[in-house]
Amino acid sequence: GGAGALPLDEAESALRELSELRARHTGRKSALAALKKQIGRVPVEERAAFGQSVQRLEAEIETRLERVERALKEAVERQRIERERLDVTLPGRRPRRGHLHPITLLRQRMEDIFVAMGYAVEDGPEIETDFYNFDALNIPPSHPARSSQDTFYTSDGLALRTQTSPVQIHAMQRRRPPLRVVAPGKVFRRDTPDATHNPMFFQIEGLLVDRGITMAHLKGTIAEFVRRMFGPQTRTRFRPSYFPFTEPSAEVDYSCFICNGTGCRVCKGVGWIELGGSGMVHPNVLRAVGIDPEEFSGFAFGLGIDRMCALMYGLDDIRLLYENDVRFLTQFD
Ligand code: FA5
Repeated sequence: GGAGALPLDEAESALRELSELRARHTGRKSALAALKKQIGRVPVEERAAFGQSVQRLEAEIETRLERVERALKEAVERQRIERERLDVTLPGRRPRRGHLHPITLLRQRMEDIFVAMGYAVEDGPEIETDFYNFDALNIPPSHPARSSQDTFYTSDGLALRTQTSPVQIHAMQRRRPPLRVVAPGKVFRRDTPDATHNPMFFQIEGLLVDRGITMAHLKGTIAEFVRRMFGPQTRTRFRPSYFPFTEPSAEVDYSCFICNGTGCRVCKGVGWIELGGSGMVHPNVLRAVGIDPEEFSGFAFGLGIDRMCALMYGLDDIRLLYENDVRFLTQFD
């Protein structure tokens, strides 16, 4: 009876012991076998009674052995069934699913806004010749950005692109105006890492070329993008700036305001937040790809994604985005 609680390995070794026990008590050299041999030598008048008692003894031994054997086998079987039990009604274990990186999530949101405004999404190489990264963008040979202090160069003299602006050139070579494209992607600069700088970061480039395009189209487009991105109350500010590939050029900021029914207040600690650079495509850039600046004009912009990502998710350091610490990353599931 108690055999049911025996651990499986003990029940199995008890079964082996039992077969030794059976051999010892019923085998050829057992006391029982010796008694059976004596039956023939017992006087005739006692032989029947003697024989019967030897048979009873044998039956008794067999019964007891079988009873123990049955109990042990049942115990083994019960435990085997227990071990193989499968509860098909248990809820499945959910496999750990991956998810998109916060930069990717933000990039997709930005793409969606521009696609809704009629832009195509373009892709360009991360390794560029000087022609695409500098010359065609009207960046003079002496420009400091070309120096190996600012730009990573491969051993065969190619540049890791320092901005997404070279995709403007690729896009204008692939398509004729009128054209509207955005090009998000990785860029590389020999910047010293800190809370707002990383040697690799993301930008999204925008380019529109058509007849009669003015600065007003640029301002309207950026303002609409910012409203769709951050909410209808968000304002935009353009500050005069300089880029070799745009003229005029402007730095774009957007307001961080929290508004309610009665008014707006500036976000704690920040008022205007830098979004990126922009301007009217320089005639030399249009000429570099064979577009007549007398017929066509365009605007372009290049926005940094990392700092925006940090702001949207409340990160105090953009380097967190590239450390691949799963404790950080799984928060964006
Ligand atoms: C440019 O890169 C220009 N190509 C933008 C442009 C495009 C102007 C088209 C005109 C027409 P800038 O160097 O300012 O501009 O960089 C743009 C944005 O990239 C910055 O506003 C900032 O958000 C981001 N950025 C720059 N350096 C880093 C860095 N090391 N780490 C993270 N973000 C950076």
